[in-house]
Amino acid sequence: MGNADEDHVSEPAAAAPATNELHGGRLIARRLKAHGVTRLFTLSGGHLFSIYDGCRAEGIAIVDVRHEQSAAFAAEGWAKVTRSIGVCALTAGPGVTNAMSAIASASQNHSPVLVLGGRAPQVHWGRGSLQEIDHVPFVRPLVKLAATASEGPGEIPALVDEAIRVALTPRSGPVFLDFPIDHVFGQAPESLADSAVVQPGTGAGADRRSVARAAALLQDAERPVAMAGTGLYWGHGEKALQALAEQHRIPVLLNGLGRGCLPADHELCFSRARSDALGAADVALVIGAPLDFRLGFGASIAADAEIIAIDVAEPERDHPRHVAAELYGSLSQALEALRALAGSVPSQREAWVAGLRETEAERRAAQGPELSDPRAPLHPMRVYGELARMLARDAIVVGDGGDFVSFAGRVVDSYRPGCWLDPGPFGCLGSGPGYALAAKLARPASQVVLLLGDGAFGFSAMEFDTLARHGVAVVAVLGNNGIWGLEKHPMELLYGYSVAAELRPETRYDELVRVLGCHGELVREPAQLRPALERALACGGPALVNVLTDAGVAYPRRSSLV
Ligand SMILES: Cc1ncc(C[n+]2csc(CCOP(=O)(O)OP(=O)(O)O)c2C)c(N)n1
Ligand SMILES: [Mg+2]
Repeated sequence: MGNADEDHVSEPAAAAPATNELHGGRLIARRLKAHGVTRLFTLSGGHLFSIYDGCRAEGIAIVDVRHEQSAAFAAEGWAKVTRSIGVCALTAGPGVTNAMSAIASASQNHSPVLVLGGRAPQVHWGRGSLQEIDHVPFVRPLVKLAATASEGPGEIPALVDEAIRVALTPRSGPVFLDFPIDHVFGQAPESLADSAVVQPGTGAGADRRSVARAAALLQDAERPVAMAGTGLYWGHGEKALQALAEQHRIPVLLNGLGRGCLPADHELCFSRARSDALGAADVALVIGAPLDFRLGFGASIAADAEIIAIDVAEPERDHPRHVAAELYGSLSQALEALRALAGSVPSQREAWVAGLRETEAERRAAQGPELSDPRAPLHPMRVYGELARMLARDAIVVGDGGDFVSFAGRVVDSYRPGCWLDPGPFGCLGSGPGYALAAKLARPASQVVLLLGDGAFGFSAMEFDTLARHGVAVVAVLGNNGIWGLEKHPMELLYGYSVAAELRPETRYDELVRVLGCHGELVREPAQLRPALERALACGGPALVNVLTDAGVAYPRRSSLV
């Protein structure tokens, strides 16, 4: 596999000029480097040239994509896989507006992303320069900090430091800075800035009284459950959760970026028995997981269960139901304190765990026939039946699509933190190729498999050119049912017909990616699938396996998406 470093940063970093005056782009790059940034995701624009020049001089690889949305999704993918800051640079005006959906995604996922924007010149501000628009007012609602370097290049280092600090401080999230072209091309002495890097997972713990209250509830629980999500991952709480669960015999359920924080085959990790576990629990530890639609706004958890909310920071919105104890701050401290305080384990817990294990095993066995379904076009579950056997434990699976990805969410197991990347609650189609690009660059030795619906594919299809140009060996598996399945089936259920839900059947997306320089395969029959996946995984470059899937298979949804 090629390496973006080799492609784009072939020359050693130039020494700073003797005067110690640096141009604005170089000042930005020096601060990025001080914070450990190694890659900048971008799409070219003249407003950004000095930032590129600075990155080139500082040894930061420039990875250029085909749509700004993908640059921002890649920055978010980088953040998700590395748990550090992801950075993109977007040109003034349409470059920034094109990335709004990705910034919103990062916001709802609490992904620490620094978005750098170009900006029309300050000297002509308001006079109608090319691509002139004030980004800050419309970006601000989506980010933790939005600011313009309007005073001149001298303020740049401190601004970049502040933005990165804010992005990484729990609750983490995206931040935005834009740089007037006349300032970022101008020179200033490099001011001494504070290069302290925020250590994730650190910080104050919950107060003692709350911990004691939670420990008392947990101690008496006969049927406790831990429901952990994205916040667990950002808060680096996985080890403490595992220790707590093991010592106190607590079944663990994971969603969002929490998936993989306990390996799927751990004896206390449950997925298929999730509704049973939540529905019968008497105490639920809800860790870094908002009580949003994914938990039925709290109704997925038994009505009489006591809820203990644990998170890296105060919730962003009111809990939709009563919460008996709230622990906000360092996750590992809170979970460790609970482990130490919660006393002896009631004898009923073994029966609780064993019962759920039985349910889990039954449900897994019941999936067997679908996983080996012989039909052609294929049942989506058959695709995962084959794929799951070929994935290493540290494989990163990226999902971008409707029903095809919902099926994967049901059966593809994760074993390590940061190995399951879905769009998150904002649910934006088109996030996958950007995420996958960054994931493979961050973890070149791991398999990165991108699951795509045929509809989803269209949003960012040109990023297969990006993968080919940069030699990034992402393997995509496309579920080609010729429809917007997640919309067509529900609309037919509601109205007896559907509109705006058809795509062209059997479109040769495999040929499309071949034209762009990738390996492409078509799969019509189940027997073709495994060899095609093997060739794709072994080809050493980007690949897409276009699997024709049965449009008649609808994902069995129990709940509405609204
Ligand atoms: C940007 C964006 N546009 C529209 C939607 C609404 N939407 C959600 S799933 C879906 C259908 C996806 O179809 P496809 O990717 O082909 O997957 P399938 O359901 O057919 O497996 C649509 C249109 C969305 N979530 N995001
Ligand atoms: Mg489809």
